[in-house]
Amino acid sequence: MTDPIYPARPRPGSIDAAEYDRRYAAAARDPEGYWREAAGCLDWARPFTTVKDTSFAEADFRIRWYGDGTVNLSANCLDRHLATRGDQVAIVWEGDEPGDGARVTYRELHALVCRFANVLKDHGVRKGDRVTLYLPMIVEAAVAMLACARIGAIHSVVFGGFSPDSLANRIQDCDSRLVVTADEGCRGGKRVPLKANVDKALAHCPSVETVIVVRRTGAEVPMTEGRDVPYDAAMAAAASDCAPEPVGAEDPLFILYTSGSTGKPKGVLHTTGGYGVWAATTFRDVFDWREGDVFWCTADVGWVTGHSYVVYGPLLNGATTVMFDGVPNYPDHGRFWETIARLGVTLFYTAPTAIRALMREGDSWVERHDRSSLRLLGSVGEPINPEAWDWYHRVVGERRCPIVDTWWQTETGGILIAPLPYATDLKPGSATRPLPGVLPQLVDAEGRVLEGATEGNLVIADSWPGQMRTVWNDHARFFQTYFSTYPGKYFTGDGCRRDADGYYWITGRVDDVINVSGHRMGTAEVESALVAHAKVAEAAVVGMPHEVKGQGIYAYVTLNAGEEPSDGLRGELRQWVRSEIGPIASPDAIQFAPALPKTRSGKIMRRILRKIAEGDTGNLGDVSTLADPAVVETLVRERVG
Ligand code: 6R9
Repeated sequence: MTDPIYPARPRPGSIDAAEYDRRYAAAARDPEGYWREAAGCLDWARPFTTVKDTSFAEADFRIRWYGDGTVNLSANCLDRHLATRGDQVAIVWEGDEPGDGARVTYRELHALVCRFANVLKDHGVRKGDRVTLYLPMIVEAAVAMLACARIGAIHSVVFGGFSPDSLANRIQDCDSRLVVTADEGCRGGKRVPLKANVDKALAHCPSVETVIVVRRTGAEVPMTEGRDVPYDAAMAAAASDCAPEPVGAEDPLFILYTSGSTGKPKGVLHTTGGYGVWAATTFRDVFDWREGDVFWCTADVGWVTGHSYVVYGPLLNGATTVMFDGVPNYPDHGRFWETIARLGVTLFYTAPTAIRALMREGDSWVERHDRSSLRLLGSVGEPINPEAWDWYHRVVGERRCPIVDTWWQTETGGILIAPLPYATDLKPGSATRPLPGVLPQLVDAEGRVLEGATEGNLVIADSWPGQMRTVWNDHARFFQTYFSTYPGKYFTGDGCRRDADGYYWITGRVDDVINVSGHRMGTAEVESALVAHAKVAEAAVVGMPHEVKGQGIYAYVTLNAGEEPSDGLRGELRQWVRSEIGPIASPDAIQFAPALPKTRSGKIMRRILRKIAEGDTGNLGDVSTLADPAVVETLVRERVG
């Protein structure tokens, strides 16, 4: 069976197929020269003389780009645009209620950022200090990020859907001294008690001296004397000008916590120069950004997509970016399309889970709104199934708009594999080909490089400027997680197929990470939340196919002796996980298991649990190594779903 192909339609002034080939070859032949020139997308305070200084080998492991240059990304996002586009809209804020919004020009954003940078300084924040942001999708979130960047402080954005415990863990791990939050968030007509969550978290976070509270809903929230400061009052008291701090290219820009296959979420650290180059160039090229475009990435700034393609990528280019504080199905299933029509969005970037959820509601929600402003559609976060791709292309994009299916990770800083919209022939479900400077390889379990049309584990053979530099406070874990499985290569954790045309098809994670609605979850995290419950003896969590979410969470739970399984307890455990981690981690199915299948050495056989959760019970493979094969029969018989 051959996959359908949608031939690229060249566009004047855009990168075409020949230009892509030329750039890809140039970057492979001479990475130094290629990335030296590419770095011209930023204004450097002190020019760099070295470009690439990297090695993935254990003996001399290092990742440094533009190491002796200095560059401030706040100045690059703001100050340098003032002369040419001071009155252009930088951020279109779209609230939870349609039309509840605001427009902030580059000049206004610059003023807000300078003021807030002074607020941070007034509260003792210095270069290198960590600042945790726990905010809704409001302009102040971008202001706070850029204010940190301006003074060389490191922001750590924590998604507003995380629980007080998750927030506390992230604050403790990086020792933040200041937290920025809001009274409440609004999502789909419901209130989110952000400040109350911060208060709970801070009971366990002695490092925090100051909490700045933005007024979003105006709700009365308790303020702790000497610690909590209203944002408005602090802004009014702060000076309005603030020179950008010179920041080394390899100085940290941000930490963002993400789930891995083991242990607690890790603090992915990105530095300034290479990340800036990556965010700026990938935004410009993959979305083919032009003057006059209105770019809308629906991601929350609590995820990396929000960092790179709501804030840094667009603003570094002087684009107009939409910040959306709502959800796709509120007040109705037409929200995205109604907003696109009202704001004149030209470039739209969202996740397959949202596309699938809206597709189910029928075409009329889309068709009743004018989408003629749209020129390009993007997808990110998980593999997009061809049915959803086709609907996105045909119904949303009226067959006019190329779709860029962009594969990347928190760790990669920005897009690595994606079509260039006017250069690459599209195949639904494939992220197509690597960007210039990206060297993907497929390897087998022993690390042998596989050539041609094949399937294997996806690794990247050499460094690119936007890659993460370390795990906060745990450099050994960084090396161990990403560079020890296949020595000399960055291991992505993804499985992948490559077809005869050299197109990449991501098949999903090959480790114990699951992808729920485009959000990464470590199965170990959900397990440790479950076993923290007083009635639970043991838990094993695996992914299961889910029509809308891509993957759902399937939990096998063994209760303590004397505890009785019941639907009531199921509900209680679900609620428990929500409060331990956050709603996104709530299990979709809970099966009470008298025992879990284990090898004689006590290892849980996850392969079997995955098959049962998938409903693929006809072919469980070899169960002879199990300590007690009868356990499996019980699990199959009592499968839920
Ligand atoms: C940007 C982001 C990363 C994981 C990644 C992969 C999956 C992301 C994808 C995709 C297939 C795409 N993923 N984009 N899979 N096609 N276009 O999502 O970062 O939250 O760190 O997740 O998401 O499995 O390894 P992050």
